[in-house]
Amino acid sequence: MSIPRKGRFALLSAAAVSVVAAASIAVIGSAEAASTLGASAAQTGRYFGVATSAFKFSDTPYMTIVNREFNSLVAENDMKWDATEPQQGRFTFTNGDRLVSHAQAHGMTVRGHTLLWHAQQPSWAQGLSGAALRNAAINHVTQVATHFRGKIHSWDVVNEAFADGGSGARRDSNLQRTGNDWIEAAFRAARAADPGAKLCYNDYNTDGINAKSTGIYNMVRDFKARGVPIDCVGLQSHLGTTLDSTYQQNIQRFADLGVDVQITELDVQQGSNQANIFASVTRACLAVARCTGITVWGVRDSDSWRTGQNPLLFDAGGNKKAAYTAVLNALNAGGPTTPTSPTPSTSNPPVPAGCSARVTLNSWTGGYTATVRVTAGSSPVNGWSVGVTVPSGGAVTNAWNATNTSTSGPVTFRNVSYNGSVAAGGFTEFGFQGTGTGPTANPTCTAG
Ligand code: 9MR
Repeated sequence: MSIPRKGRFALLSAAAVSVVAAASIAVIGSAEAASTLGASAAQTGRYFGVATSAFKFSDTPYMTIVNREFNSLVAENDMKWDATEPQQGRFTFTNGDRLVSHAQAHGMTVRGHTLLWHAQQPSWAQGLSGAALRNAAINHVTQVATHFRGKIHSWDVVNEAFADGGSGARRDSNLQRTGNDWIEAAFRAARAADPGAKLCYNDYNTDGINAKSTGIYNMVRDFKARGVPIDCVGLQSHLGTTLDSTYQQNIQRFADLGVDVQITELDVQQGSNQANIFASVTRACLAVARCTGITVWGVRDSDSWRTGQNPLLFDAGGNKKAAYTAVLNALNAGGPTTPTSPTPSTSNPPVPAGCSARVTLNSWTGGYTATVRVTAGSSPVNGWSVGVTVPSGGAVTNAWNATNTSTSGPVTFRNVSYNGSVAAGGFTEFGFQGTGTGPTANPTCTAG
């Protein structure tokens, strides 16, 4: 794929960032500087992730950096179609599972990459067309999203489906030739298979307001208008030696459509601007409340797919580069918190015992998914129940990481065997899917 070289580098002004920050309710300042990327991003409710591969898990210097710096992982290749369904109907999840287990053991979230893409298809799929390909593709989405159900923070449901250049149109591919509705069919199948995952459309050369990003913008706007389930847009951000001056504006316009934005595959060609561009991208994400996380596409320069361009945050010896320090400083400078992050408190009010619950909704026409965070108070919680009022006309259709006996009106969700114990001040999350409009009143939480 090509790396964009057009566009004018523009350092985002601190003034622009502070105007956005001032308009937000919850702002984190720079008072508590964190010393790793993940911890620093977490201060504003964001993640900072990295692309990795199971075959590198035995590389100790590499894993030392992964485990120290990042709080989100994505499979650089291990969850792609060719890797997970090498023969039609025969699925192999070994490497993907290893990645998920590692992430879970280290308290990291996982991005899923990617359910459908014109590239890296297994040869059997490359040979299909029409209804046979459509059915195989949707089955792939369903099987893979079902296998990883409940373990993926965000899925790149469809990757790189738009053409480069000025058309703003879809890219020609075997998938596109099955009909223009293949993308929405994939998103619907993914939602049904894993209602708790955020569903993203992901692409490159979308690093500013241009014909390609506008084509995607129009698709997302159409999906939102028609109730196609989409929650996020991934801006890959494989960057050259300049940064488009509309980079932040582009993030903002997607956020204004009601989707999250994630920087999904960040790397920047080495050159005198490298550290500045990394920092500007970080600041742009932090300036938009719905820009919820950043992932870099590899650990050390020597791990990168861009051989010879040294586009990452660590050199081949695992040393932090100037770009690393620039990103960390930008993260520590703070910005508005993401909508789903806990509101930071400026003082230290006494924390009550018991538990509290907060609900976050992903709504579409006729339905929604709800993510509920159960937070323990000043004492550990052993068992919890959360009361939710489902608006009349709607009903809960399924739940994960909790059980419920009724489905409409007042509904009580109880912990399952593995998530009843929550440490003092800690939290756990469960979710449910429903028809109609989601609950608007605050949920109640009862410990014990
Ligand atoms: O980094 C990935 C590389 O190891 C693979 O050989 C390549 C195969 O196409 O895919 C690379 O990752 C791509 C990602 O999946 C989608 N966006 C572009 C990335 C870089 O090519």
